[in-house]
Amino acid sequence: MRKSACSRSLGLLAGTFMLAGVASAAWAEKHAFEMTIEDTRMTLVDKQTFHTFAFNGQVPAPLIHVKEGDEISVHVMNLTSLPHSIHWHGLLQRGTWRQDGVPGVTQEAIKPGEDFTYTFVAEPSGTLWYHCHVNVNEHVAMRGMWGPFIVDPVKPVALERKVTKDYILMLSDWSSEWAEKPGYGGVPGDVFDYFTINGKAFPDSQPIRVSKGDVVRMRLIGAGELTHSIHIHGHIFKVAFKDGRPLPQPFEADTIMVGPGERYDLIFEADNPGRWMIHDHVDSHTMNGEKPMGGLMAVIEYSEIANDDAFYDWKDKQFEPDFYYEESLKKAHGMHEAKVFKGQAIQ
Ligand SMILES: [Cu+2]
Repeated sequence: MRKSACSRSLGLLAGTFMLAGVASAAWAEKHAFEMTIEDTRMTLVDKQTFHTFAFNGQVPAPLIHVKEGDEISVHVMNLTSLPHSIHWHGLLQRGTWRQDGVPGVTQEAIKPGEDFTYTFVAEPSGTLWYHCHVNVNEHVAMRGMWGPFIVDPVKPVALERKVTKDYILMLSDWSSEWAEKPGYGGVPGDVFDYFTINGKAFPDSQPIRVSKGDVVRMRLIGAGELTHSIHIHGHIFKVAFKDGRPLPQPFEADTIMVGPGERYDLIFEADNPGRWMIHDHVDSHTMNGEKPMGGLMAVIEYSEIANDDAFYDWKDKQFEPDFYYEESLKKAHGMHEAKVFKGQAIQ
């Protein structure tokens, strides 16, 4: 439950208190989340399967969406046959460094059949994410162990207050050579031959549906091994946030390089009705294996334009809402799963 404006102002009067050495706002909410890590299979473009270690059985992992200063606990149960951990990428862990999720440095990895509870305060604000920190070369690069962690700021900047449509795009790369060899892969020299937005390759990605006048925010997260050069047709966007931090002077662009681990929040006005590509301009990342016109591509569709052109690849598209977490982001703060990301359980 969100607190009322009244209790919020009481909190302001009370100021802040210290919890386990961490400054925490008196009005902060407490969230307790349950998470499993499961052997799961995903299938790309109806043909290429990948064995994943999926948080709650989904790739990408569930959205965690909270407010700056909230107190978070996540109870993680490892149901796979390999060790894992969770690193909360971008969270400061002030006074809670043992919650940083790095095996051999801040904790022992969570062994198969064992569990671990992470406890920390959500700070700073911004587009953050979480991922396994055991054998990241395999578990992050090709087993889908990542999800978005969005922390709403106590004081939003003017530009983000105008946003009407909020989307998350997690970018990643897959090497089919290791697809069904869990415990192996992610080594120098690997050939990446599948490329995804939120775990799906075109044409299995989804349209981004806007209307003229919307102010669109796209939160790009580099979750994979490679760098992606994201280009949007028909629009000039403002690069407004880097790694969750508001830029003092947002700059205009139509293409932005997103490296592994990086986040960029783009904000633009939907002022040009049409059908517009958003895609990786590293051209080989728009392939599915050896087949061109796939991979890291999607279409921005305006509601003002009909989608019935005979040539349109997505004229008969089965629309899956929440593919960019756009519905989950509207819900109350908490952890939100999405059916569209669920894989197939491996017994
Ligand atoms: Cu792992």
